[in-house]
Amino acid sequence: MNTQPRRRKISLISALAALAIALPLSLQVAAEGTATSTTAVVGPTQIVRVPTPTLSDRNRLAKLNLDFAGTVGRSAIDVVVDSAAVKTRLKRAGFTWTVVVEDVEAAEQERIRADKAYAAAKPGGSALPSGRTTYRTLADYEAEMATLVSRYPTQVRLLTLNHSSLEGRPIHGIEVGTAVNTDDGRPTFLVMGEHHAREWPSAEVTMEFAYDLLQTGTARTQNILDNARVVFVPVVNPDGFEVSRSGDYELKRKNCRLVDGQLPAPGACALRDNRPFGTDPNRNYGAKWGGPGSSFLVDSEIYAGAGPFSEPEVQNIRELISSRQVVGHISNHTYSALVLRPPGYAADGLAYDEELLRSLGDQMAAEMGYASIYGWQLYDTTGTTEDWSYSATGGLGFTFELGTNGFHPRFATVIPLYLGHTKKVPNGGIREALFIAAESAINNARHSVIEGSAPAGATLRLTKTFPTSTWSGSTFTDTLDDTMVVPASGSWTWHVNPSTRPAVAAANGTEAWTLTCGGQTLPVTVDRGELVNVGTLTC
Ligand code: 0X9
Ligand code: ZN
Repeated sequence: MNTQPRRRKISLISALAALAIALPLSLQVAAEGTATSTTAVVGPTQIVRVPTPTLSDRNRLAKLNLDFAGTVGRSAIDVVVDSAAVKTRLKRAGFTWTVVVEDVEAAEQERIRADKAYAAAKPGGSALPSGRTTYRTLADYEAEMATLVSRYPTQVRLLTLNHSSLEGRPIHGIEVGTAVNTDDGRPTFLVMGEHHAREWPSAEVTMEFAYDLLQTGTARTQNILDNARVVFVPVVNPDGFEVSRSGDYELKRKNCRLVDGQLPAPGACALRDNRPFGTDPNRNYGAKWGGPGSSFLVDSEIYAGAGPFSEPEVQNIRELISSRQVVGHISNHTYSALVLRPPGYAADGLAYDEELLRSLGDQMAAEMGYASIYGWQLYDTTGTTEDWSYSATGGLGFTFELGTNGFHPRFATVIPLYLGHTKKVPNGGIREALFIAAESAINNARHSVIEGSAPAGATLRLTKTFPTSTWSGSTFTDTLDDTMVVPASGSWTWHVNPSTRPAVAAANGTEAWTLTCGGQTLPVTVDRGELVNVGTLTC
């Protein structure tokens, strides 16, 4: 096994700022002054729209180490311009642009004013399931998850993910389902927000769907609660979110890894000179880690990190997915009005499950009025959430790029996005798309089922170990390891991902799960849509 990262390049500014972090405070002024002068900000930070009529334009633009904001119909990409150097880079590469946000800071102040006015005009709450009228803070997410656990003790369980953030915050999620504390064999549907700090609606809609499932009380919500475990991790990257949401630096995207392998000093992540640093959580997953669409420049907004899964926030999601049967997931982002399906890298061709991924993606996108495309049709990426999870588990994962109008537009605009059924969102909105994804997760034709009988109360274990490759061809070991407890009846049913990974199936190979109960071990090969009965286990 070789997990050595490729040697990364460090730009001048990176080296200077890393030095600034290491220096005593008295010496930092000079170092910071030097660093600042290399990126002299000319006028306010802007968002510019760069025409990119072809995919090759988009991938050429992606190589310029810019901060991409989003796209409009893919014929143009919005870019954050926070220094004169960005415009110089665009010009030299032959790109043109139009300014869409003249002054990002002024626009943010305007958003804050509009949000205050909206909240004041809605004393009775909004039409959202939670009734919220403002963007949540990190403390709000924490408090609301705790409240849901105490309000619905049999249906909601608090999850503390394995790793705290770099700044030491515990990272929480909730697991929602009927008799949620029973360790039975229901499939998991996972909804995530806030891989990227500035993309606040991604966490809002994640949380709203939890309220929807718990409060709506229809046959449809009951069916999902009874047949799935729905796991919500609204804020995957709480350190970054705190920096962005608190107003210290609302454009913060990445996590707070200021120097590879080191924890940030208290308060350091919010410092102006540290703004360029951090690892992009959506480039730190292991499959093809470090390839096209990511960067080894530590001050790049798509910095892949020191190695595959080097970041605790990403390890959390890896371990969550590796210790359950996550047969479907949605990773929410903003903005571009897209439903993205694997693969994220064009040369990978079609996913083995392309037909299924396409029909599900199309169905969800239609509800939101979005385009349903391959990840790479936006631009090539490697090291993203669903590319790793699909390759390792075969679970059907998608990225939603929500909205069209900025990372965190006026709060009032989030409401129709979620609820749908407006002039702008004529269909069911994000809410309906998430219902469709949850229903897909409990559709036996779309995952695999293993069943049998065994002594009541026995623990069954399903494991699989295999190598996964980074872009450079080095490999690391992925282990999937999940358990369930045999119910009182002695008959058990386990809803699982297919035993054969997509890439192996595409090469006409097969793989087996290893099923263990007590001293008994047997291989189980099970395809998508297939049910295998393993008979009686004595354990
Ligand atoms: O670049 C990203 O990480 C995502 N866009 S964002 O503006 N929210 O940063 C797109 C990720 C695409 N995912 C895959 N291609 N798998
Ligand atoms: Zn994002």
